[in-house]
Amino acid sequence: MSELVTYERQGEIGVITANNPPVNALGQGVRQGLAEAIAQGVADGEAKALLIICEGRTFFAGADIREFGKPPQAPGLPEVLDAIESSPKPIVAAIHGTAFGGGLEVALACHYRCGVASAQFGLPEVKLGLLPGAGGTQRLPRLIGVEPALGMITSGDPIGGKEALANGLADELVEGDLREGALAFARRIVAEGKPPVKIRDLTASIEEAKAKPSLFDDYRKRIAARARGNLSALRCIDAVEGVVTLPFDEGIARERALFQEALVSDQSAALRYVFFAEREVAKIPDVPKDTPTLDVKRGAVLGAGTMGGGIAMNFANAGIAVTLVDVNPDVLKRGMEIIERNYASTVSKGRLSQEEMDKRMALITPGEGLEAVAGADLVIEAVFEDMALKKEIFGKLDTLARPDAVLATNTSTLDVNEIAAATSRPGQVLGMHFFSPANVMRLLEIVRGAKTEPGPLATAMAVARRMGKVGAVVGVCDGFVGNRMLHQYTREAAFLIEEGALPQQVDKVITGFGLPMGPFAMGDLAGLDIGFRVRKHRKAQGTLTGRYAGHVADRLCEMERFGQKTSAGYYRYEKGSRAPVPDPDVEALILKTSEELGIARRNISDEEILARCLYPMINEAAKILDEGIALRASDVDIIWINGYGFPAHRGGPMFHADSVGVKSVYDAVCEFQKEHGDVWKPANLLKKLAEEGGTFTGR
Ligand code: 3H9
Repeated sequence: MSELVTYERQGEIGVITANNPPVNALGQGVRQGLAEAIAQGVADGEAKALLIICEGRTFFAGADIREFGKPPQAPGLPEVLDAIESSPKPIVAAIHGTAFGGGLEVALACHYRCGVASAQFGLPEVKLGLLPGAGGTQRLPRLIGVEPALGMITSGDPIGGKEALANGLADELVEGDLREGALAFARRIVAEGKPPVKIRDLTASIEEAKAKPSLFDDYRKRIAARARGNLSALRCIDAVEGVVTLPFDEGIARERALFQEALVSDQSAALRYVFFAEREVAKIPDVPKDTPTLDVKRGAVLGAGTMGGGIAMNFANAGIAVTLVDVNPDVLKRGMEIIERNYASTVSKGRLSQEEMDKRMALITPGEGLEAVAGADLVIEAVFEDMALKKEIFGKLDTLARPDAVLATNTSTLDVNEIAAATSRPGQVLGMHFFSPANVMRLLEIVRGAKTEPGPLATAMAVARRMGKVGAVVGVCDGFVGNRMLHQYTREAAFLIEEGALPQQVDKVITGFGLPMGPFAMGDLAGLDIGFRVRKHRKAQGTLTGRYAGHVADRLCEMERFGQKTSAGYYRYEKGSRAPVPDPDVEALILKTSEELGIARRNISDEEILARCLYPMINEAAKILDEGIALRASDVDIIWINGYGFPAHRGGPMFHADSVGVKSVYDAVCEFQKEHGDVWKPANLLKKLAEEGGTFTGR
């Protein structure tokens, strides 16, 4: 028998134990081992019931994703599950950790399920562009009801043990040792003479769903509205619908066909790539996994503005005590009030309990004056973007903070090395660049200065993980990775409207591609006044070079159209609404601007708009990779997916470049360079890959 799965008998129960670290993925060896162990258990005359349990940190966490895209190897999971379900002896699944995907499908093929309360039950295939492909779409609805199953399958989000017990997914929760508890449960089944319950035979929830004929179409409409072109949730609905319209075996066949269709889709390839890229981003080649980190028990945040408050909430959400520091008592008081209001709003939406809110508020202490940083292991500065001010603060932090504390700046534009040089411990200084709103956005760029040491870097990565963020290590440069690329994108968008497009056309192309909003709606949301101030400052300094991208934006700002906050920017906004409405006044202003600039407006195709917006970002990212500012192309993708809403089902900008073909991107960039000058100069890496027929992501 495979070493990954063992069979032994304990009294009258045959125990099948899988052990395939780290997450007991159901690779070929495990499937083979399971099939053999089931056969052995069924044949074992002394065994009256069988138990399936896993060693290590979790029950099977799903199919082995690394096998997808390779030739299938027998036995397939559906065959193994058939053997489980058709066993004449009751089979019990004993669940801990994450029974996900194919793992939950194993449990659903069993006749009974027990588990610990901390176990999580989920079908996350949709997040990989797939659908449950081993009976999950047919068995889960039959067991817990069609609507609750649709919710789990289309969201991919897991439920906990208590909820699983309440909705019938789990038959019993075990306290204490799982193996002992599960054995006792199995013995009881034998003693009570309970039969093997096959979920395929349950019909009550099918009848219930038949009484609601519009159920599936309603669900489709709801999902389509937020899918942004991602087809996987819709495929999931198609499969689940089979529960109501088809007999079990035909429903399974339909699920299988849809699964195969999804498996070979570009979207699933992209989402599976993103899954591994998200794990890769946590690995820093010269900072080994076992690098000692500081155990951060207390944080301090300097600056109680919107950003500082959001960062303090991140600490509290992670259960870490934090001092929110501001030298201005009024700002501090307001900052604390805003945090309280934010939490209260989450409570009122039912997404947080009052008790949890109280716990989190109790973790946040206001502190006046920099001295309040004294007890902190990690200090994050989030004050106004002014180098002189930041240097002054870091100079003081150097004397006030504990000698071993990590000192971070949340700057989005300033040189982290210069800030670090204001201290006597530049090795402990780094950037932690949160994205707004800081308590919501998952991305955290962790800026490694020239002298940042491995320990503080690993500490910042560990804190990011505790905060539920995706930490990506980046190097020091203007705008780091995300905003440096963003700048290219917004610049070209500005040129496009001078040359012939309108904001609504550009935005529609970008949202059609799958981003949540286009560059102009995004500008209105962020506020146009910020860029206006920066441009004025740069003009005064004489640091603006090349073709000027602020003609239209400046005029809007001169009219005090700063975006959503003034109900007018590139669009106008009805009172109380955030929906952008195209504005004829803006159109007239744009036409006038083109005329004044001597630009003959022309029809610009959607295709050109997409290329002009995405390719300069890809080209800039290639420069970023050339310079070693980002470690890997996949890190760039993770940054754009988590910080800017780049559609994950397109894999990120670099994966997208590979999908289009690096050579095609390069050729287009060269053409644009001829037309628009050296802002389009191709990066060395882009040129090299195009010439070699290579890819950014190693596909
Ligand atoms: C499926 O089941 C299809 C079926 O319906 C139909 C079949 C016919 N495969 O995340 P971590 C690796 S689709 C291969 O850092 P955590 C992961 O890459 C599948 N590898 O740990 C990492 O490797 P490395 C449905 C996997 O504790 C290591 O394990 N299931 C798989 O933060 C540790 O992972 C899912 O989608 C896998 N399935 O989180 C579940 N899973 O160390 C996907 C993990 O080299 N997995 N690895 O970087 C997860 O959600 C999380 O990994 C889990 C653990 C919650 C389990």
